[in-house]
Amino acid sequence: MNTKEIMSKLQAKYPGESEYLQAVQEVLESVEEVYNQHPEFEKAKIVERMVEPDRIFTFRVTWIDDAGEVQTNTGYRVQFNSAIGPYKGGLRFHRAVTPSMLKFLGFEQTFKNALTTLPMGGAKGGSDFDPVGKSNDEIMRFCQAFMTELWQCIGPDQDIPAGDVGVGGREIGYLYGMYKKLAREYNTGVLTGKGSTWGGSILRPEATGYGALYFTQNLLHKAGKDIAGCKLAISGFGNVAWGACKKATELGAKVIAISGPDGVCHIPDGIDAEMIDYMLDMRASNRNRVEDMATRFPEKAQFTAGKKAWSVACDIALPCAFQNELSADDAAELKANGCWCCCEVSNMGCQPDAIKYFQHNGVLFAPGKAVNAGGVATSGLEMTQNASHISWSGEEVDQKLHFIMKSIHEQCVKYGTQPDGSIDYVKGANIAGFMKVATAMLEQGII
Ligand code: 2IT
Repeated sequence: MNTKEIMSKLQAKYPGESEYLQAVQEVLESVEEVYNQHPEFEKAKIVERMVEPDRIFTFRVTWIDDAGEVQTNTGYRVQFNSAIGPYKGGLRFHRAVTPSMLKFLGFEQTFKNALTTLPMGGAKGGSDFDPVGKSNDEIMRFCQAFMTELWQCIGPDQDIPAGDVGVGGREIGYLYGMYKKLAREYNTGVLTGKGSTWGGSILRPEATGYGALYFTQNLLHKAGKDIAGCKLAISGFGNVAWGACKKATELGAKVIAISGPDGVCHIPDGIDAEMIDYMLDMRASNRNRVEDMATRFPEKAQFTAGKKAWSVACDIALPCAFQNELSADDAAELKANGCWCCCEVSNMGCQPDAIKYFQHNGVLFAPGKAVNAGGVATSGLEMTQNASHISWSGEEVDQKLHFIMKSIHEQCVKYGTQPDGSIDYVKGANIAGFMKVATAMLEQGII
């Protein structure tokens, strides 16, 4: 296998699909050496097959807004790879959603899910529907309309969607309500992230953020450091950032910045419980403005328009918002202000040059597909609960999540330890995920 050759073919075939090409390139660069030690992979053309999704569904979603106007959006489900289990991955509602974005996310999801230790294939879906400024009723009508098409593509042993950007517990509720009506079955196993009274995992809302902090603890421990007393800068104020703030604060770290599309809130004394709770209101309001935090708590938070979380001096940066949200310039600014660790929580949150900058300048770095895998892992636990009609307590789920994040970290160390003893977490995560999926594909023949 030759990464350059495969990439130039993909670039010619999918011009303009920059995020998808970026995700593929990172994985291929990481696995090339190992791949070439396995002639059986080359013979079965594993890489050429792995970079193509199994199938993509595209459908029209028509709904009526509060003003009585008819609105039309496009819905998608990208079923990427089912070598190690049924398709699994979130739904993203965001105005910038395109098939290319969902292809990159589905590709990443395949490797991430392989790292979780659980049997789940990779998928992603969503719509170019923009939740910003929408009322609760509009969200409900859109979710219902979206499910009238999606329900034909999914099933508990087939494809199990969950939330992602713009899709949280509320949206999963509306989606499930319509699914149940159409399928005429109470099949809780068809979606994860459900409410805890109707089959949801009690810890799923927190799990991505909690898992990210458990991974960070493992990474710091390996580096001989401790998170207690560290200053953290976090981007975003959605579900993931909320869980990360909760756990970081509980572990004795100080979250001194959160950010949004409008700017950054600097919180010199660290975010507190009241402010963390308020993040939920900010998300539910669909205003998409972090300034609301400073308006609500003027004595604790100062808002600066147009700035990112990366402009605030910190020890550890946790991107928790969107892909490519941290550039090489941001990485340099973080380093200049004393940051020594970046654990990417958002999928592909750092631009390739930012990752290189961190790696070449002694900043500990771990990629999203390892750091944020606790979310989908807890979805996998929810699937197990649903299939066996049991419910675990929060403590039980948390214990399993600890174990899974430790195991993901161990896999990164196993495959990412370099001759000089340092750990390349990007390589480690990619090779570990790849080996599992590739082996399964090989054993299942040419399909
Ligand atoms: O990016 C992700 O891993 C998710 N959005 C969660 C997917 C899931 O199926 O829980």
